[in-house]
Amino acid sequence: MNTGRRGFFGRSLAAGGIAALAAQHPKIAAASGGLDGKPLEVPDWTKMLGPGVTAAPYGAPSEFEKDVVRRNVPWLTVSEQASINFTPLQDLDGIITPSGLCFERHHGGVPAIEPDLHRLVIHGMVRQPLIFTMSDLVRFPSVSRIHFLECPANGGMEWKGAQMAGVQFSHGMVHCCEWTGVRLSTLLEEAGVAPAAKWLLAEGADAAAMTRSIPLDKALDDVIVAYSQNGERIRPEQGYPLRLIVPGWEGNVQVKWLRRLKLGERPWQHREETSKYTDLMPDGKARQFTFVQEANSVITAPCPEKPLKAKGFCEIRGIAWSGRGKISRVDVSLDGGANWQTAELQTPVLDKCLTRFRLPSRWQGGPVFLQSRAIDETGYVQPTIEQLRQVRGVNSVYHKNSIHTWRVNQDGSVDNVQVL
Ligand SMILES: Nc1nc2c(c(=O)[nH]1)N[C@H]1C(S)=C(S)[C@@H](COP(=O)(O)O)O[C@H]1N2
Ligand SMILES: [Mo]
Repeated sequence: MNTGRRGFFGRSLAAGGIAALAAQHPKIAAASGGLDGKPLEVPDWTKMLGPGVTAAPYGAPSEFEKDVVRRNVPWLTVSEQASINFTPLQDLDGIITPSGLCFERHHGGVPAIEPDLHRLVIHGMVRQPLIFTMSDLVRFPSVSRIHFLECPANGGMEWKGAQMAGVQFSHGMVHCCEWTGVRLSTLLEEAGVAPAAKWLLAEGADAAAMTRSIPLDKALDDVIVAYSQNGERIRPEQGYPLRLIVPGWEGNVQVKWLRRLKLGERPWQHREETSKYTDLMPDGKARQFTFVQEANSVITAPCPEKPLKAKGFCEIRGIAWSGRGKISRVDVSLDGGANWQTAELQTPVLDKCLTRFRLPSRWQGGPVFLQSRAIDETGYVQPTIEQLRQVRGVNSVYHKNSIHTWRVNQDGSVDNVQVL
């Protein structure tokens, strides 16, 4: 590949490509007249009226997009109530994840919560304990923010080597939505936090009663008690009717089906922050409270699910994100990290949000080792797998954000590999 480009596809797609396709497919033959001066033929769907406006009061994707779905991995699915599925990153454009395609992680299944019966309690070290209904919460001043949300186990199956067969499974524990709700600081002000309080406990109303301790500094900074996702009320699987959004921090603290917030002096040492969601280091000690999702990126086109089908122009596309702030640069390598080119970032580039990058390129047919490397506004550079292993060893599960490699083969197929 190189980036020199003179006309995107040459003549191949303009004339020869379509003629070849048309020869194989009668519907394309009908739709692709016109190049010889005759008018385009009229396809079936233009000859009759379609269904009317009330046919689908709530819209759904085209029937031809039925393969764009969340998927799970059988060996990670012991029970569907305590499991995970993955966002189909290979099929998405831009930075917003459609609500129905957001990966899901549940520890006790999805509760069916009646919003009128749901309550949020704030108690512990406060001047005035408070209990809110959903309609109370919606009356408060609101904010809308676009943030990624990533499970720290994203990529965690590949500490010891490449193993997942596609980008959906290697990186699909991330989604990015517009969240609307009340700033947690607004609610805490209402309750009056005691000066000695330093931590906050968040608890969910699901069967797992997921519970995590969060430092008060973060709670007062940019945390949102959210009731809407991408413009409508949060989907049941994402926490309906109320969830905590803790921008840039590991998914586990972003408690869904939120029902209780307690103020205290120190962390509560719950199961999710002792036996789980800790990082086992090479010396046998475990790091605790590693909240931030460090800068990460991946190329989504091409990828194993989207092989290259033709030589010539190819736009390399991907996503980058950082829990510390904005992405400031993404570099792309075509030779396994020896040489780097700077990709274009699509604006707006937002704080703790997916950022789309693109690099125009040309594929000449030979094998290519594709990598992307994200750099955030704090200067943090996404590490190589070797650099990460030097610090972390290979006994961790969480927080594996190393540079990822796709090998584009001679025939355009793409494999997940690790380059050392
Ligand atoms: N109440 C509750 N909150 C929860 C969970 C849960 O099982 N119960 N799972 C957590 C984990 S581990 C992650 S990664 C995120 C996943 O959010 P999502 O389902 O919107 O993708 O929710 C977190 N919040
Ligand atoms: Mo998670």
